[in-house]
Amino acid sequence: MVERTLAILKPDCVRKNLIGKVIDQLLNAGFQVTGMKMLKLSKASAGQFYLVHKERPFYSDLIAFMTENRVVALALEKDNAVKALRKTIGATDPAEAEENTVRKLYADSKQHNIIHASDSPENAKIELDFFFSDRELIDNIS
Ligand code: 3AN
Repeated sequence: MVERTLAILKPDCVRKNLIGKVIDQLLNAGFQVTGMKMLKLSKASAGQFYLVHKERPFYSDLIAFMTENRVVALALEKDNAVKALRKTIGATDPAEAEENTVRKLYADSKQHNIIHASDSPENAKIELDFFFSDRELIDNIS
């Protein structure tokens, strides 16, 4: 079933000039881009986005990192997009990521790991709504 998911190219991806390479890899993996925007997250919005991690020890570092540079939010579409994107990007820790995944190729650490992907269809909907209004998403890809 065709599904939508959200990816964020994180500040390290932008800083290392990897936006093009990562998007190319996503396209080659069969994802369609149905929305895309560059923005700089405020501390308040990054804090809201990662609210589920509020109690984790790395939370304040994560917010500082996510707000240090611009990010690119991508709405992506594919069959089983949520699972497929998690597979394409690899494990949170690049040391544990499979060969040729985005994080294995480009990430430096668990925190500086280049890309975020929604972890369930329910969260994909919430996260897409966080970044995009309906009119910013393309409905029928041709
Ligand atoms: P994923 O992004 O693979 O779904 P989560 O949801 O467990 O991973 O973590 C959200 C984000 O928090 C990660 N992308 C990463 O940037 C950061 N993070 C997770 N675990 C750690 C950790 N042990 N140390 C530092 N940052 C972490």
